[in-house]
Amino acid sequence: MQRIKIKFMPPIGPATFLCRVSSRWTPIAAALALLLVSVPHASAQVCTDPTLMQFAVTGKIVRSRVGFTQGLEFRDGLLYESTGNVGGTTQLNTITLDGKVTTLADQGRKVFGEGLTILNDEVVQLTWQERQVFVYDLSGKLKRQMRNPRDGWGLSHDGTSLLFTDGGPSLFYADPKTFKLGKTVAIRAGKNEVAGVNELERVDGKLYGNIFTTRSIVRFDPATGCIDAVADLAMLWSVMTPDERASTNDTENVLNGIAYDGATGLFYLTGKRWRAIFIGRFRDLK
Ligand SMILES: [Ca+2]
Repeated sequence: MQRIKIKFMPPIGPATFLCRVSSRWTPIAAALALLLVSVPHASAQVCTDPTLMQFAVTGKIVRSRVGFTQGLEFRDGLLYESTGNVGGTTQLNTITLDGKVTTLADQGRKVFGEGLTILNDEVVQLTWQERQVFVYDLSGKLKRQMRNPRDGWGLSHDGTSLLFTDGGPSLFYADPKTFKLGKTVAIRAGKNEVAGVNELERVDGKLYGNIFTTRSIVRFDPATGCIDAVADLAMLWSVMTPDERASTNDTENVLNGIAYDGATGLFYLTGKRWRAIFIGRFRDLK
């Protein structure tokens, strides 16, 4: 049986927000409209309202085969990918910049692969509700396993701790050796908590994350949880070929994959079972 994550909200239609952004909406109102704000946060501390950022596509990678992308990270000229087991198996893959997909490890269908990150030359792969954490070397050889006390969604790191989400409005810190949990930070926009932040990527001290089932990517401070900028990635659909667009049409095939190459400043964005990985840059709208 296929397992499908509980969806918090229907996908956001691109036309709606583009229209609002281009007419009477202020950038802050437009940024907030892109978020799935849930309940007011109990803390007295309020984050500054987020502003808008835009993504510009500079190129793309067409994959030799698709994957149910749950985690994506750039390392040494390759994209490392974790896949979930919807319609396939939980894999650790590499993808070359010309699209060749190679499977380094396969955990089968008993676990549901989730976020992935690379810290101290170890590739860490979360699973969703099985709560197993796999640790590989860069060639995909399994070195050890850890136990996550929570569900696993997005995963990144800050050079010291693993940083992950579980579908709720929290960012969790975990020890990379033991997965012992450290502090928890509430992810917020203004005074509201924001749930569903999925695949993560750390860039210049901030975390980028896509919000599950939407076309929004947020940028937030992992120390405070404050979202400072939001991007509407609906523009990706306007540059897709018909085949690429068709690969996103299933309700499961949502935006879910952010990697970053610090040497070039380029981001790599994709989604579950997408044929293409889009390359480009974010810029802040003033
Ligand atoms: Ca990532």
